[in-house]
Amino acid sequence: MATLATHPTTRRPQSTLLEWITTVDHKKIGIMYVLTTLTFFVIGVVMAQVMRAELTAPGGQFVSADTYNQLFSMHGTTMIFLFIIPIGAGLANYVVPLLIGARDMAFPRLNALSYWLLLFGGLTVYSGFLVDGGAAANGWTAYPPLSSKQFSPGAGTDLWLIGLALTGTSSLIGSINFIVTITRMRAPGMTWMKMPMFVWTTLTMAFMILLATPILTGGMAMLLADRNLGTQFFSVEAGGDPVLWQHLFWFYSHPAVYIIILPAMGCVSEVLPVFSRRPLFGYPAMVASTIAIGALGFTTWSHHMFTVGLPPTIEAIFVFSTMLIAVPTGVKVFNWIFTMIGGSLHFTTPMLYAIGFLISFLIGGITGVFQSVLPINEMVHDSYWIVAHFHYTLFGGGAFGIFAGMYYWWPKMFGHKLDEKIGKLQFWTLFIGFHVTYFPMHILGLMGMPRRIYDYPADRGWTGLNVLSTVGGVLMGISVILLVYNIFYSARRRVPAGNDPWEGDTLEWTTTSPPPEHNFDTIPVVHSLRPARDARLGLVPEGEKSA
Ligand code: HAS
Ligand code: CU
Repeated sequence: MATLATHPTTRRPQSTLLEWITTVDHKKIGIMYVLTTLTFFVIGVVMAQVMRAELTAPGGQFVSADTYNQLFSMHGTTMIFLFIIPIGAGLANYVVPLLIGARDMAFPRLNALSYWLLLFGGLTVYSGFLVDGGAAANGWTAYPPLSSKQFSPGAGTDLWLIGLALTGTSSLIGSINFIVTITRMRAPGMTWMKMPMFVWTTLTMAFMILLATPILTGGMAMLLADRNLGTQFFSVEAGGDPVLWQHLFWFYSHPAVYIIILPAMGCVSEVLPVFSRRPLFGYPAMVASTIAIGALGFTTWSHHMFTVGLPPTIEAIFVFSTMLIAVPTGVKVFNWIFTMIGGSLHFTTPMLYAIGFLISFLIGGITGVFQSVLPINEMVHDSYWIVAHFHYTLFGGGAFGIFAGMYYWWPKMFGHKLDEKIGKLQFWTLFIGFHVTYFPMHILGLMGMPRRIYDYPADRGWTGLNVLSTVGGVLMGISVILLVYNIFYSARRRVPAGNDPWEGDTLEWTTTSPPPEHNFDTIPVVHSLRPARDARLGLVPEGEKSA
């Protein structure tokens, strides 16, 4: 059976820079992923603050229209491709081998390669700021003809395409690693239906990445060829079709939203039971709904293209499939709520983030269903309503869920917790700032404010809500400063957290914090969904042999 490590971590000497650069240990790689993607997140937040400052009042105040276009393009690219997608993989990199009782990922060197491809892919995208014409300014979607050589002559768009092809390759090889690790390296006794939910969401995410990423990478290669080799895939004049790009882009980018949200859902499914002191409600249905979201995620991509002129029958199919996906998601939402009902709730920072996720994601999900209704979509498409929807799902859902996981697993990763007092202050400033920033955008969208605009006329009545949104943005900026401060403050104080500071359920809490290089002194044997709790309470079923 799983046994609880009784000794604290044997403090190893600090690793040298060379050891970090050459490491193949999944824990170090996971930490590099988390710290790198958090750095990109902070850069993306700074860009957002400049955009919010510019939009506070009509008229141009701080940056030029061209700079604004680079900012919103690089902000969206950073937050999606360089923060929220890779941080989920990074967290999984650290915890999945521990959750399944393995000593490492299946391919440690490939694991290191996926991290370095992410870092250098991101730097390639950002090198666009150094070339003539500046960074890519075609939005995070790079629709032709805007992204053609004719309208985006600078190398910034080429560097954006090459950089994202590298980060795509990073996540592709990472997904192969997760699939092999999870299917081949689980501890004895860890059957499929004894696998932690975060492992299920990681496995589903990995299969989605495997199937979707090559499509986008192929599309990017085609666009790069159009821009530099004279091919005409997407140019109407030569018989190409820009709508082809949209199909290729969304065939990846809609599943990508579930590649983003599934790890966050996995974090919440680990955190809520522990801080409700109850098992996850309806585990089999949670597994089934995870797989259903993964599969259905490939059937909805054209809901991003309802105004492009698809045949009505096709549109009806995508309306139906888009609404359908609300059902497995709803199963999750109701099961999370039932997990908490009747539990003994502990409002730690991870728990606050998990509940914050639930509230924000629910709003984002329901607005998603609203805009899947064709007439509504025709009205709100490319308006600030959509900006609200995707910040509620990506940030309120994705990021809040990941923050819940980060605060939860931080003591395991670093041996000390993030300070809880600062953590709670940081949560409330972020949660309040978030809703003050993005809820008004629903109304601005319904009032007709288009997205991706640098400026707006004073006579539209949009100014008041933009001021309110900026006030929220300032609050969120303060919250991000508190997060960064908490990371350094807690690292300096280094109050030992102990091996199982939250009284967790899963295997990572049976080893030391941080774990030794080999993770477990002996490979644990698993008898239930809550092996750490079994070990803590001595609950191994009668007659079962121990490891
Ligand atoms: Fe979305 C656009 C529809 C989930 C992210 N989404 C975006 C964009 C992003 C994004 C980034 O149909 C903009 C991309 C761009 O720059 O152009 N989205 C949905 C739907 C869901 C959904 C139906 N989106 C996400 C997640 C994201 C994300 C998750 C990131 C992590 N989204 C759209 C549509 C567009 C879109 C259109 C295109 C808009 C346009 O024109 O550009 C679903 O997965 C949401 C399911 C979740 C719920 C809540 C829980 C369910 C419960 C069950 C009961 C409720 C039911 C529904 C049955 C529904 C509690 C009730 C329905 C009522 C109307 C009350
Ligand atoms: Cu979508």
